[in-house]
Amino acid sequence: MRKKIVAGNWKMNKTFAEGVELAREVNDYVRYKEGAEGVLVVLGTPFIHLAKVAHNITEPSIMVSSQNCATEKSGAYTGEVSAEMVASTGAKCVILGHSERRSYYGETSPVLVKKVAQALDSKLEIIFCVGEVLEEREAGKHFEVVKQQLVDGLFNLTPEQFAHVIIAYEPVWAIGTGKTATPDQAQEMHAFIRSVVAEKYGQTVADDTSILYGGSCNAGNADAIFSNPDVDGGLIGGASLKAADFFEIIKARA
Ligand code: 3PY
Repeated sequence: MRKKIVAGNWKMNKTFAEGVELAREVNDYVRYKEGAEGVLVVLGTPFIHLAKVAHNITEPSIMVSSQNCATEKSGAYTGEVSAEMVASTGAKCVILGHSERRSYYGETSPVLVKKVAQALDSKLEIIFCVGEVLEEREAGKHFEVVKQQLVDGLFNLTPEQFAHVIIAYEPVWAIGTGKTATPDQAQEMHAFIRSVVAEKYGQTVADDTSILYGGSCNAGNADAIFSNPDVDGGLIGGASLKAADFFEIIKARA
């Protein structure tokens, strides 16, 4: 079902103690302050925080997520963490296909297909990231690129499986650069993504799909970006690392 979602992607930040504290602060904001009603809040923590944070969260509207999982279920894969292991911590979600994983760790669509399958097998929700690089946008290829990422990474799923996918549009040129897509650029791409999902799975599934905007989304610009009809929320990087800033973004979505 389509939901209002604000997801924090902590990336490789926060020691164990700092992360546990940040999650406690977010939990308290959601619990005691007004302004988070109706918003599903996701905490995308490093692996090491998952179990403790999932254990400590008291609010049902907060879902704990990893930022990756392995392509395999178990075995001799030194350093990897499987979707099953993520789920066993109490986490309910995994972020897959972030552009940093695609570009720094060579995550191609065939790799992502395996990770998506593992996540679904372990009953995790998936935040699946897509987005074009600057040269692709400048060459007018952004729609084509994003469509291909969706087709190659997700469209082998059945409609029932696809119901567990949240899409995050993150223009790569807006990640960690301080540049954001304008609200119109975000709406245009989100509407396009919904139409691509509708072509494949039908309008009802498309209307039920949550599509988040990511890429330097912060307390200052969240309101304008979220005011678009096809933007259901945000995947937030740096601005998710301070509870007060993150809560402002949650309020902007509520
Ligand atoms: C950013 O905003 O920098 C992100 O990459 C969010 O995932």
